Amino acid sequence: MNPRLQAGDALLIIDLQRDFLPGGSLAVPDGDAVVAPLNVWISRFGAEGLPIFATFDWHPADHCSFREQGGPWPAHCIAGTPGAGFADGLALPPGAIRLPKATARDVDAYSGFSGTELHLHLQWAMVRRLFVGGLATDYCVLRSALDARRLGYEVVLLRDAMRAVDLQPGDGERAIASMVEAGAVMLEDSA
Ligand code: VGL
Ligand code: ZN
Repeated sequence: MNPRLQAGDALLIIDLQRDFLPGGSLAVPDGDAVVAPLNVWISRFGAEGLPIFATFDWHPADHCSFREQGGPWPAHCIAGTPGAGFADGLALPPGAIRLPKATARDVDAYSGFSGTELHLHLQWAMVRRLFVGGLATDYCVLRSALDARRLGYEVVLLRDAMRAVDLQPGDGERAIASMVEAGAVMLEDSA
């Protein structure tokens, strides 16, 4: 499947931030491997004049998801720190819409739709189909794709442009299976 891009398509890049890459505080194994395929999609969407959205985790220093607060994760993506910045090498154009999420201390938000205006932006842009990649397959990509399906968007999973935390072996594969179960379509190869 290599679907021709058309009006109504948008690229949705989830949380491609330094802290989620190897060397970062919540490194997703092989997470940096998604930068190259995402850059291919960025240039395709740019060439067609189609919109690009990028969510990012933007936590206060005492966020409830951090272990110090009793949460499950090491501190990561603290607002304003280098680790919260987009991955070096990600060719995000100036016109890409950037959406912070999980900015409040007491609420975590895996989905890019949770507490953001993503759905509004997509409606304004008359988006019907989302091409989704980023990090991590088993958390924020999963939750974003499921919300997108629930809100009525078609979802194309960019399989080679996402990686999983895999706290339990197989989490990533199970996440893919539940997104497909929810009606997402898989695109294996970005080349
Ligand atoms: C994420 C864990 C904690 C993600 C964010 O982007 O998938 N995972 N915060
Ligand atoms: Zn987070």
